Amino acid sequence: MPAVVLVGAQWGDEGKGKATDLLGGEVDYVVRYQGGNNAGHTVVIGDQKYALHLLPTGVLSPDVVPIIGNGVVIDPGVLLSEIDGLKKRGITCDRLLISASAHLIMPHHKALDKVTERYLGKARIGTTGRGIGPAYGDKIARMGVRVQDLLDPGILSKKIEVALGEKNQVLTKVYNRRGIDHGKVLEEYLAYAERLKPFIADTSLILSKALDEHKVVLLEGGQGTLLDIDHGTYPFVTSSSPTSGGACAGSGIPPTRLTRVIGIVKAYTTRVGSGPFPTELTDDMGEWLRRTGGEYGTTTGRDRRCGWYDAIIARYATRINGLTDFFLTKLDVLTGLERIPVCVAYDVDGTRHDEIPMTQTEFHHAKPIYEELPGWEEDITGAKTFEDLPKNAQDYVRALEEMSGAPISAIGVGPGRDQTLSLR
Ligand code: 2SA
Ligand code: GDP
Ligand code: MG
Repeated sequence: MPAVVLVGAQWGDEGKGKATDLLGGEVDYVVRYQGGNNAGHTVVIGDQKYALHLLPTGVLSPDVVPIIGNGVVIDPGVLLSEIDGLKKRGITCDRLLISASAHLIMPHHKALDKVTERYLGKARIGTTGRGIGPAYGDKIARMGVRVQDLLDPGILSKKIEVALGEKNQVLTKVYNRRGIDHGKVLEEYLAYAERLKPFIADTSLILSKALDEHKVVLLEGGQGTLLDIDHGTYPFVTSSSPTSGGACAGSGIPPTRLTRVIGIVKAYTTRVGSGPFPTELTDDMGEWLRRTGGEYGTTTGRDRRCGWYDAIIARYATRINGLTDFFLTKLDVLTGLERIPVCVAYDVDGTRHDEIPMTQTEFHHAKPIYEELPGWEEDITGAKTFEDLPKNAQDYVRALEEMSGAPISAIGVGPGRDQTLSLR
């Protein structure tokens, strides 16, 4: 299985960190290919909990080479404090490689993320405020500062000067904020450069050679399919491509080398930030799911919006990503419910839709059509095999599989490394 992609099949936080960690024993490289420190990937090993933001989950497996690919936007200060934080806990990041072509998040990106959200008011996206959108905006506008610019102080200085020339106009004249000082930013980033230099590499070349040598590469997505800039619920999306196509662009690994695309899907649905969410529960049931599932942002601590499983979305994720299989997570959270509704279609202004509607306006009007499945009472957190699950839990999993367009190959019954049932 040379190059495997792992993507979020919903709106993120499906448990991708745990899934990547589980595969750690079988892979040689784990690559982040998009996003930045907006991501929050949680891994629980024994009594230790790790929340990773920029570092690929592979840092937690001693034999894996973690790579930050060209498609990622890097806040160097955050990356270094993440490296230092892990070191204090006995985990070394010496093997880390960072693509020379990845873009840097600059202080003006963070400032602009915050002021544009405030400017949008009720129409705000609900971003993580980490500067992600403005950094990708500059990348596309060809005004970005890249990791390789850290290697040449002259170029770095010039690029910061050009960027601030424009951004300070916007910050001061449009948003009435203080401008950002070129000298201070240069000094700060030159200090980062000293520490980051040893990690900078031509990562697409390294990955190509690794695949030639039959090494196994795992491409770890951040966020999820419905947050994709092209295929998500635009404009309520992140500014990158978490879908499997983005894995190629963001790593330099060509599509012809991908052999498996795993979709991580939660046994219910969550979303953090604004935007349409047909199965959202705004009542006590939603609060129960949030509390029982611990649904709070791993990066910002925000409450996640919670709702029932949406099979339309799962099928859409199968189609857009070409999923070969699903990892179903957090099945244990649903224990104790008498009946579990699952969304099988939408009613959009009186018309039944079996697929996500073409326009965003229609999607905003989508009302879920539910099928109710019987729940179970038994604690499943200690289950070791599929057969250990109560019959109704087995039937729930089989029903989701039937509706979602791809086989389920693993089931999560708790946050721990050992709380996973393999169906292969
Ligand atoms: P941004 O900051 O520009 O990427 O925000 C744009 C939208 O993308 C959503 N987004 C996320 N959704 C779920 N999980 C994410 N990571 C953190 C987590 C989120 C947190 O693991 O819990 O801690 O709040 C993530 N990152 C971005 C975001 O909510 C906006 O809707
Ligand atoms: P990611 O962004 O997709 O990596 O997901 P997050 O780490 O943001 O959120 C998923 C949360 O669910 C984390 O707290 C995980 O420890 C937890 N988790 C993952 N799989 C399971 C599972 O099968 N059961 C339970 N109860 N928790 C899980
Ligand atoms: Mg997360």
